[in-house]
Amino acid sequence: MRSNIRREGIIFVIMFCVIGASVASAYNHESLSQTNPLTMRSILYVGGDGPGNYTTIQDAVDDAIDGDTIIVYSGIYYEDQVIVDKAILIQGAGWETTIIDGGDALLTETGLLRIIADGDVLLQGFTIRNAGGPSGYGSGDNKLNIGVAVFSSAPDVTYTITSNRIIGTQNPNDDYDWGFYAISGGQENIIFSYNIVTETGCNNIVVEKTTGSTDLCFNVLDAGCWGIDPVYYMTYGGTDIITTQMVRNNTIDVGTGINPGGATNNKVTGIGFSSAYLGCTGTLDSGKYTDIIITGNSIMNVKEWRRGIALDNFAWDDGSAGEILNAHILNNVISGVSDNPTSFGIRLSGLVSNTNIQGNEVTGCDMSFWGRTGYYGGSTAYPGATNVHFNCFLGNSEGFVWEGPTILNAENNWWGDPSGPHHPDNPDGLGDNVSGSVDFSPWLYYYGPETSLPEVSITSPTKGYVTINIFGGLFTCKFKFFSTFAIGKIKVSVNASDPQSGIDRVEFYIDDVLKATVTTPPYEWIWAERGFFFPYTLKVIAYDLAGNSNADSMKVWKIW
Ligand SMILES: [Ca+2]
Ligand SMILES: [Ca+2]
Ligand SMILES: [Ca+2]
Repeated sequence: MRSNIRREGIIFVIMFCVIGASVASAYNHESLSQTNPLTMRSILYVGGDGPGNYTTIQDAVDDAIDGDTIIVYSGIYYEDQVIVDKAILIQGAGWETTIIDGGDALLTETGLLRIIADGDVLLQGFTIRNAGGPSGYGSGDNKLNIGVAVFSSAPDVTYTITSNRIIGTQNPNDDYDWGFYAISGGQENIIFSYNIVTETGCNNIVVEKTTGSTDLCFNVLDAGCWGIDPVYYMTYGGTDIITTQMVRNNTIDVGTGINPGGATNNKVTGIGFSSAYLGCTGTLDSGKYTDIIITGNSIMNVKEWRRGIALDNFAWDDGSAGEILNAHILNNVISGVSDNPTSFGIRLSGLVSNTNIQGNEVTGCDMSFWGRTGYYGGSTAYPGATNVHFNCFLGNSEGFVWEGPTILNAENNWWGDPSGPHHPDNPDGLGDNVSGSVDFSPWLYYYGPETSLPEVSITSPTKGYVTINIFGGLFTCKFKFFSTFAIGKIKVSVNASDPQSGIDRVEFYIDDVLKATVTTPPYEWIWAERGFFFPYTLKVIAYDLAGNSNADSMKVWKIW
């Protein structure tokens, strides 16, 4: 047995060497590549003026094998479509100078860049423009134009698309034009980062029923020339998305675009997730999301009909299918503009459970938050167990709107005024409106950097008066001196307050020597040391809870 194994092993090694040598010699013959001797992986070059460089990216991809790198020099590459079906790295010289122009070609399958490899792919450093597509889609040019389309039938594969610029059809009548599309049913993991996507007729990014994880980060996006959701995720047909769907640190302008159907059709949502999506077509449907993280995004220009972030369950019937569970909406900045009816910052609709909404800043919208039942069928489902804490809701005209039957926990938010939100239970609140069964108390008394100085003053001894202690009783003479006199043991009293974080402590000094620290009111100290009728400097320093300090002092002539 042992010798058989050894012989098979030797044959395998020989076969490997023969195949390896033939592959390497093929590249050497054509002088098209450099081989890295350490990894046996090749670098193929496109453009530039090196001998044997490829002239099209597709030719280089066709000749590459898994693990190869394709370097593309600056230039404009007119290619109808580039299909990437191998695990390779494709590296442009930067989007400013390296352009793939699809010539609006008629294609049989979507994607000017179409990535379908069953291994890892990196695409970096290109402008991708003028994508064509298959025909039969909607108005405009009748094509489904997509800059980059991806689909892996294999799991555990990662596609990284980074540092590219994707330009749409620039046609506001084109309702089928997406910048990036994760094709329905793909299993790949997606990292889509540091890209710029603009001038799309339809969405910048669509992720449809993709079961791998996604990380959309540090992109610059807008609502395109038509005006529609820049980032849109959907699942349906019973496909539960249990991997992490992360949308973070993107800069999104939702105010661009003019809908030919009129402004009321410009219902643009910066970042939207829809579960049980077919519900919106009148179909009983399911399909969940259980791990959504939306964090650190800046969504601006929320004008009329525009929205920030929405988690919508579209389930038909009673709305109990397609739950969106355990989503986090953290530290996003959503800013509206004036005159913005029907806009909102964050919306949850239908069965959306255990959502954590924390650290966001929503300003200048119509509704800062809108929690409501599902839209479709006879849905009676509401969001449940929503936690809304440590957010800033400021200057939103209709304010925080909760329509559900349970009490929503919205403690510890800043509502724009220390008096709290305006609500029937807090009629004197000068902050944003809150409506519905909302527990908003306690609320924050300040928001943002705590820079206010404490207010502090010495109230005793009285400046310019004589204070005398006789047998333990304090008497303050009305007779006014040019300075302050104290005779005997006296009590030093201080008023200290802070409009934001409150007082941490008050320190008492005589001639810059710390004598006492008091942490709770009343802020008092008995000055019992004997004086010798010298002018002493009595100083008090109040600190707030953020460490800001302020002082008061006086000269005191003290005797006995
Ligand atoms: Ca189109
Ligand atoms: Ca409470
Ligand atoms: Ca302060």
